[in-house]
Amino acid sequence: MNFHVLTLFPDMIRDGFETSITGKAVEKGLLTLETVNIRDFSVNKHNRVDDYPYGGGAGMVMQAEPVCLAYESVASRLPKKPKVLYMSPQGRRFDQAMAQELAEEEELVLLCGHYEGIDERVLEEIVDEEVSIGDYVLTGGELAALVIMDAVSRMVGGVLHNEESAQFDSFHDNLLEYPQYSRPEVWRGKAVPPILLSGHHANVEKWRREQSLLRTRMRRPDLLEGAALTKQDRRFLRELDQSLSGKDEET
Ligand code: 4FV
Repeated sequence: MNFHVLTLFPDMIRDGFETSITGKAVEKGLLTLETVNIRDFSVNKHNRVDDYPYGGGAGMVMQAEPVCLAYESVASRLPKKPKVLYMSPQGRRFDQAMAQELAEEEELVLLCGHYEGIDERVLEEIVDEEVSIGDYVLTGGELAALVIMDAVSRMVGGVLHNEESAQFDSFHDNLLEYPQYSRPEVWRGKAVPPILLSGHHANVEKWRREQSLLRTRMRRPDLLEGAALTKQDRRFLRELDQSLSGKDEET
């Protein structure tokens, strides 16, 4: 997976991405990161890349030409047109399924805006998809790009030491992950659930599945709609709901 980030703050992207797990994956050649400074493509003597919005209003808008030139400096070196994502609150909501979808791409261009946004004409020209990481407004698209790159990178083979762990993440098959514990067995008087010390793999797996179902039911019941539930899962959830409604009647 080759990431190409068009940004006014290349260091922010590099410092964030070239650390920890994604940094090691870059060292191993599993991922590559190219940052392109949009300001290098400024077309005026003041080195500016933004201007006042037509029609008035607060703030500044990033101009089309420097953004387009920055994009073309990348696309002209690639064998085929890369998928281009623009980080925007107006975009498709990013989630685990989208991370898995994007991980199939060989090349990914992420366009980071600043100020009030980018001239619509260049977005129409080069952007395949606007992507939002949430319903709030950031000062720039760089943090959104880092979130997306991180979640996508985890889906690329070899990036995670234990391939299996990506399969048991929260949101995998639409269920939240079970609780995790590590040494010591008792911490400040709180013991690890005994089932996890039993060495009985099947029972541990059953307990973990039930914990995922319980957490999802209590914290994100909306996810259950899209979950692939077995007969045992449905039986567990029915019994859970009965016990919960029984508790409601007592209160
Ligand atoms: C954002 C989000 C976001 C809006 C104006 C960058 C900022 C500035 N990106 N999910 N929420 N972007 O707030 O992706 O250009």
